[in-house]
Amino acid sequence: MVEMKRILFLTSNEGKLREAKHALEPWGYEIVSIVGGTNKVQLVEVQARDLVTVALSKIEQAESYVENAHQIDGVMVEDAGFFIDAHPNFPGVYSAHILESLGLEGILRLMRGRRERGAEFQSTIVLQIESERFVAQGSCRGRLSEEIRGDGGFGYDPLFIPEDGDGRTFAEMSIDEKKALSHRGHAMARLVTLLEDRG
Ligand code: ITT
Repeated sequence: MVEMKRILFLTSNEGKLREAKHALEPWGYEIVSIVGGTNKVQLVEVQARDLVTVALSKIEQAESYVENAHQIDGVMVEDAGFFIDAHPNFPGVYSAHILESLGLEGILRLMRGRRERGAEFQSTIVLQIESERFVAQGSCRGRLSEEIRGDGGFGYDPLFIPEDGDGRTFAEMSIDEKKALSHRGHAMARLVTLLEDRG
């Protein structure tokens, strides 16, 4: 039996962790994390306009966590963002902060009466194995729903209807359905291709 490679995913977001495990474990990558207690992951998000810069800065901060982790083959970070067409670059790199301060209801209020409801999720994943770095990106176009729908997923999912779907929000889909359409699903698939090409 081929041994699973152990990847430490540095994230404080359990939804992202769940989806990373779901996407990568079938390919032979065991995803481990640091959760809770004094070991909680505290990555500083640099002020930058793009996800790649933020993700690369997160991987630079990974060293101290890797030193304390056991039998790790690689370390991974991801920066994701939600982008609303009607408000260029917003919330973008500030997605976590805006969701925390406005909540889903606040986002809906901001969009009340707006006909232009296009939106996009983006994801940038950086995986470091020894001195090799893999950067994989994915995006997903869609629109903001008129109301909060579904109790699956996490974050902005109850507001987002992907354009290649059937009208349900991400929060109304199974983890498999979301993976097939989502920014993270696409970025993870790209990452798997990069790893397979590496051999
Ligand atoms: P890290 O510890 O990994 O940085 P985070 O929650 O800060 O976790 P991001 O900066 O990558 O993660 O995400 C920005 C925000 O976008 C945050 O509020 C997430 O909950 C939300 N988000 C990311 N991916 C999402 C997805 O697939 N569906 C819904 N919301 C998502």
